Formats: sequence, structure tokens, C-alpha cells
Amino acid sequence: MTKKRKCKKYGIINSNYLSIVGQNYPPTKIIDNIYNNIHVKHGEIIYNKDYGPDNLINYNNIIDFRKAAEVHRQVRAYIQKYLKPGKKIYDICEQIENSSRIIIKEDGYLRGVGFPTGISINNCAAHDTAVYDDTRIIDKNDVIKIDFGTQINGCIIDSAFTITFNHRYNSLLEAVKESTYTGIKNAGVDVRLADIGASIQEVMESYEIELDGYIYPIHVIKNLCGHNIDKYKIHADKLVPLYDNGDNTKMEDGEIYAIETFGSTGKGYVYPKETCTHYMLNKNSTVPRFRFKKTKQIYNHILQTYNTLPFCDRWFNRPDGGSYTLHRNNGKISAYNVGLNELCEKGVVSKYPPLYDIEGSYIAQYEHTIQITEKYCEVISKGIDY
Ligand code: HZT
Ligand code: MN
Ligand code: MN
Repeated sequence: MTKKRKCKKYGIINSNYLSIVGQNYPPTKIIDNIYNNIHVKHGEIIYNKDYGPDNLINYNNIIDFRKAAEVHRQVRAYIQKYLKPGKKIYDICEQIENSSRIIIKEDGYLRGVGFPTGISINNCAAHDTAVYDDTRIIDKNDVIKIDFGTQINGCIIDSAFTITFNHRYNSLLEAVKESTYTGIKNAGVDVRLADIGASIQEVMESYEIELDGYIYPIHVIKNLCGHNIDKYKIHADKLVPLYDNGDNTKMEDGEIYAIETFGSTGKGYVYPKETCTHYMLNKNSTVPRFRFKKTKQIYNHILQTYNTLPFCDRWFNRPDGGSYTLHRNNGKISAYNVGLNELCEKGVVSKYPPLYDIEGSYIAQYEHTIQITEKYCEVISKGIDY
């Protein structure tokens, strides 16, 4: 008889979160039926040492962010259990997005997924996702970044983690997790964004990793950064660098930020590669005359289904076109390539291609959505896993 090896996931301890909150595996229960509005949990509160503990302030929309964060925690608890070597990348993306839609009670762009599931492997840092005919499967030595979003009324939770099945990557995961928490601890009103970057780089580069007898330094990725989030706007106007880039911009009261860091055994610099899957409508661009009738049809579908939230072309191939509530099983957009290209050429839609460091390198990522206030910082998406 052949021995069956049980694979262990590193960096994740979340096995019983679904049972703690009374959710099923796979998830079937709607968030509003588990929590009512007065019962929504706040995230981890980190008090400013100049003030000490105090009451929380009910900023605009914080309840929607907290509910979306609870959906994120439940979906990731499910997927952390589901994800194993041999699983199809396509199935992982669809499981994450479909369970998000169920728990959040999808309603077009009013509530649902915040952006396409990022599933970026090894030297790919970000913005890869499955295409509809994807055949790729997870390998036991892969370093997998899962970056997905949930949203209610345009309040987007943007949070990401790394999964591996081989203990040799432990110091890489620890370096990145520690760097993200350093960024979060240093965040606050009037803090210079570049100072947060400096603290992130210092922690990240204090780590190294041994792989196959070689010792690699761990670099921050200098051309990736965190960002602030506005309603229906995944990246607003501020960037949180991963090093001191000399920017004197400061954080302000009430702002929502995605604090994300990336550690790499490569050059610490990413470049766009391969075919693009992530797209987003530019709301302020004027709508030009289109060359093809199909282009206008795709434009209308994007506007009413995703609005200004990022989307991927895999969703065009779904029978519901990305929203069962809006389209039932009549939402599929076929032969979309020429039309989507015209939208990109005319600047109506922006492309977000997958981003890679050098061949053979490994990248890890951790990301949380936080709110900055005068007296505390709320780590809205914090869970028992990361
Ligand atoms: C773009 C497209 C998406 C925003 C950061 C990010 C995933 O790199 C200014 C700062 C989802 C998000 C984004 F589909 N990007 N966070 N999580 N990607 S970004 C960016 O383009 S723009 C960072
Ligand atoms: Mn993200
Ligand atoms: Mn982000």
C-alpha cells in the first residue's frame, strides 16, 4: 500500500473560523442572517500611544466596511481549507468569488466581489487570475498569493495572504507578514507615507532565506505599493511605498488604506507580462463614438454590472456575466475581444496586467484594509489567520 502524505499549510492557522461564526463549509449562509447591523464586529483596534484607549467613532460607511471584512474572513477561512496542490486555479477563483457572492448576497455593483481574485504564483507578484479555459494547477512547491476583494455599497475590503505547502519558505512569509504589520503599526494621522515605507523596507530587508543551499536577501518590491480606497474606487490618490521614496504626503483622519507589502528573492522590481486579465472602467473619461456595435454593448454591460470596480474577462464568459441578480443566465458576453480592445485603445477602460519579478524568484504578499483616525487605527480585515 502506498503511503498517503498529509500536506501541511504554513503561515495559516484558521481551521475552525467557519464553525466559530456558524458558517458552513462550503459557505451557504448570508452575512445579514448571522449578524445584524448593531452586531457587526469591528476590526483590531490599535490605539495611538499619545491618547490611550477611547470610544470608537462611527465614521461614514464603517459598518459596510466591517460587514465586507467579515465576508472576507469567512471566504478566506473556506479557501484556506480548500486550497491544496492539484487544485485548478480556475476552481479556486470561482470558489472564492461564488462564495463571496453567496455570503454577501450579491446585488449587481451594490454588493458583491470587490475585484477579480488575484492568484499570483512564485515570481508573479500580482494581478494574475484564471481565464475561462485555464488548465493550470497548484504545485506543492508553489508560493501562492491570494488577493481578493469584497464590497458593500462600494466600500471595498482589499486583503491578501500567501499560502505555501513547503516549510522552506517560512522566513519569506514571516518577513512579509512582519513588514505589513510594521506598516500598519506606524500608520496614523499626519504620518508621512514615505516614513511608513522606510519602516517596511527596514523590517523586510532584515530577513533572508535559504533555498537549495543558497542564501538570498529578501527585497521589497520597489514599484508596488499600498493605496488609499474611496467608495467604488480601489485606488484613490495616495500611495504607500515600500521604501522611502521622498514623498512628503501624509495620512489624514478617516482615510481608508490598503497596507500591502511584497518581499522577493529576485530583483525587487516587477514588470508587466503576458496577456492582461484585469480591467477597470475610467469613470471620468468621456464616452467616444465606437467603431463596433459590440463595443457599445460591452461598455453598457461593464457600466451596469461592475461600474468602476475592477473586472476580468473570465466574468464575460459566465452565464450571468458577473451578476446573477442582474442578468440571471442571460449575461454571457461572447466574442468580446475586439470590443474590449477598442475600449482600452480609447482610454475608456484601463488594463492591469500581471506583474512579474525575474524568472526563478519567489514573492510573498500580505495585505490589510485599515482606517486611520486621530486616536486609533482599525485593522478592519484582521482575522485569527493573519
Ligand atoms: C488594481 C486592479 C485590481 C489596485 C493594487 C492592488 C490588488 O497595483 C495604486 C496603488 C485590483 C486592485 C488594483 F483589479 N492595485 N491591491 N490589490 N491590486 S495597483 C495600485 O494597480 S494603483 C496600487
Ligand atoms: Mn489586494
Ligand atoms: Mn491593494
